[in-house]
Amino acid sequence: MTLGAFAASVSAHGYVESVIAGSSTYTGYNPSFSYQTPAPKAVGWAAENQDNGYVSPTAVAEPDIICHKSATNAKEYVTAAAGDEISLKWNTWPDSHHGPIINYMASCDGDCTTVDKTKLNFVKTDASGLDSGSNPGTWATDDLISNNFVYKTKIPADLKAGNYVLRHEIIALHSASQKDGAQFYPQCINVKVTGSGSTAISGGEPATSFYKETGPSIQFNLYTTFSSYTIPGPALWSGAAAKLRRHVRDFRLF
Ligand SMILES: [Cu+2]
Repeated sequence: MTLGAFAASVSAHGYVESVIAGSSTYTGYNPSFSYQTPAPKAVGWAAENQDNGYVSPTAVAEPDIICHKSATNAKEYVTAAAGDEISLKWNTWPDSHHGPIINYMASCDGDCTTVDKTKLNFVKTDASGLDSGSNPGTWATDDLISNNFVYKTKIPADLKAGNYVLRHEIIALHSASQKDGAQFYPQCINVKVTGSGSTAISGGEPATSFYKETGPSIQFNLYTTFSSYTIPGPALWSGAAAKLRRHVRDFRLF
C-alpha cells in the first residue's frame, strides 16, 4: 500500500493524541508510532490499529475489546490527584460517527506497565450518551467535536492512590441498525492517582463482559425516532462522583 493510500484510509477516524492533567500534557498513542523505532513514549496503550479502525461487536468478548486491537501496555503514566479532571484530546472525529463516550477505571494492583490486561476489573466512572433529539440526535461525540475534540473526565473524588488503567471509549452507532454494525473505539491510558482518597475500586468486571453483541444499545437505529438511549455496560460505579448531566453541562460551558 502506498503512503498516499494509507493517509487516505486513516483520515476518517481518530485516536487520543494527548492527555492533559493539571498543567501537564502527555503524549497519547498515535498508531503511526508502530512505524518508529524506538516508538515514542506514551501514556496510551499501543495497539495494532494503524487504519484507525474499530473493534467489531463480534469481538466484545475477546481481549481486543479491552484496549483495542492487540493492545500492549503503555510505559508511561499520567499523574493526577483523586477528584482531578483529565482532558482526553482526540486528533479528530468524524461528524457522522454519533454515539456515547464512556470511561472506565481498573486498579493495576501494582504496575500498569506490565499488568495483564485480561486481569483488569473495570468500573464505569463516567459516561455521556444522547443529549437530545433523535434521527440522529445530538450525542456525546457531537459535544466532543464542538469542544475541539476534548473530552473531560473526572477521577473519582475519593479514589485511593495507586496505579490505574483508564479505559476511554467511543461507540459509533451510525451503522448500528445492522447486526455487528456498531464500532468500538477503546483506548487505554495509565494513570497514577495521588491524594488521600480511601475508596478502592470494588465490584469491577473485565471489559470482555461489558457488552452483548446484539444488546439493545449496541444494535440501535440512529435514523429513526427514539426518546432515549441507555448507555451500555455496567451501571455507573457507586464511587464515581461525576454524574452524567454534569458532564453535559461542562461541555456547553467550555
Ligand atoms: Cu468510520
